Amino acid sequence: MKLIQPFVTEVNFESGVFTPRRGVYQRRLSDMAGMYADREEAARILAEEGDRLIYEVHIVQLPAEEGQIPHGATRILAGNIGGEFHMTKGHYHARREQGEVYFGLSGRGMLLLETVDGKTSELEMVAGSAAYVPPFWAHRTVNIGAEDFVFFSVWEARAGHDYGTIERDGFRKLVMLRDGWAVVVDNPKAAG
Ligand code: PAN
Ligand code: ZN
Repeated sequence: MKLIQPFVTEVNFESGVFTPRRGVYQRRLSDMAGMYADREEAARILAEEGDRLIYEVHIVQLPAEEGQIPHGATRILAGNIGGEFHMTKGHYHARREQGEVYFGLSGRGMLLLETVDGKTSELEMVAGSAAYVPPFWAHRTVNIGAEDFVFFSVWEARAGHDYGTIERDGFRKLVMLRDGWAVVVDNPKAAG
């Protein structure tokens, strides 16, 4: 295993931006249009308003070796698609026995979790919330506020990301804007 020199990254709590700049990727509506329950509305927005930015991830990439601890900051922009709040794609870890820690930096969010055998959990997160994603739980974050929701995450380098299961089956719960409130409802299209 190669010895890495220790280093520090400054994290902007409002934007999630890393200084010095590390890796960054963006997810736009076109990357996940089929994940929103109201696909027609997602298609309409794409056609009439353009490909809106949903979230951005700043990330310290490290070799996928035992003991390395990658970390990142995710900023989810405020907004909704047909009433369903902006969210991340969500995933299981490819190595499902690997957990993760999320720490809220700014804004208001909800962390949705579920297991293959149908257990679900919803945790609200604000600045200062440290949420634990235990092994075996798929996880997705949702911005339920009017400002950006920004959180920091720390995971094990070999965890890996399995996006395919959620892309195929969806999450069992949706977080919807109803009468000004965030409401968690069953996803009628979720598998099992
Ligand atoms: C997070 C997520 C990040 C983006 O760092 O990767 O919030 O969400 P998606 O990966 O679902 O697009 C994490 O859970 N890493 O394991
Ligand atoms: Zn993860």
